[in-house]
Amino acid sequence: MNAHVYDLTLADGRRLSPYCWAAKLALAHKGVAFETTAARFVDIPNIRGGGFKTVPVVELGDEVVGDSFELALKLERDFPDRLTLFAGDGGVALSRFVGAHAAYLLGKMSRAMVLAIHDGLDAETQAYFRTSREKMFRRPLEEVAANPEHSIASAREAMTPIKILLRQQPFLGGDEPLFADMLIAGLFQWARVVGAVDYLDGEDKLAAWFSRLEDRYGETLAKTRG
Ligand SMILES: N[C@@H](CCC(=O)N[C@@H](CS)C(=O)NCC(=O)O)C(=O)O
Repeated sequence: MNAHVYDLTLADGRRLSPYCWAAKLALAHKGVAFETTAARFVDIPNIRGGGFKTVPVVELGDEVVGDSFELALKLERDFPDRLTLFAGDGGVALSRFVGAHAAYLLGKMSRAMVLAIHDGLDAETQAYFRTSREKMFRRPLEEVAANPEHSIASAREAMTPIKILLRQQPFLGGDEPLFADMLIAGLFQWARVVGAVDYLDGEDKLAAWFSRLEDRYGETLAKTRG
């Protein structure tokens, strides 16, 4: 069975969404081949005739999943004999915590990236992005991005629990990567694709962890344009 991923794109085809990256890594982990269709922010409401507010949207045979975590749960149910994404029910619960931490980090990491993302979009999508993000941040994008050194330092500080954990084990999942690793890896891949900030620079433990993920999912991570 091949999967199909509606994958968030910049105007030049670069695929940016951290949640789409987490979904693609989960598919790769389970050995499910997939193709992608580029979707701009403004295309999301029209995916498959409507009904979705966010991507990834993933078609798996006759079924459609509109959430990266739900996708990972479904893959775990459908392919129990392949490499695990959760290592049991406790792993699912703990991955939800990691997902919450990823959402928190996304907010922190995005401040220094938000103008680069805006500038990478086509004009129609820029207008949507500016309005929706200014509503989210409650201030103009230029103000959000005004103090990048401070924002980057604050994002790096917020990564401390992950850095401490990676002193003790090769992956967030332990000896092997789990979906928790993919939730966080999606953020670093997003930053890499956008290119405005190198959050791995000077972070030895994080950089070594990301490179271990590249050893396993290099083909997936290299397809930055789908
Ligand atoms: N819980 C969702 C969140 C996905 C999500 O927030 N995706 C963002 C892109 S990173 C999105 O589609 N945003 C649409 C928008 O802002 O209009 C998941 O994990 O799949």
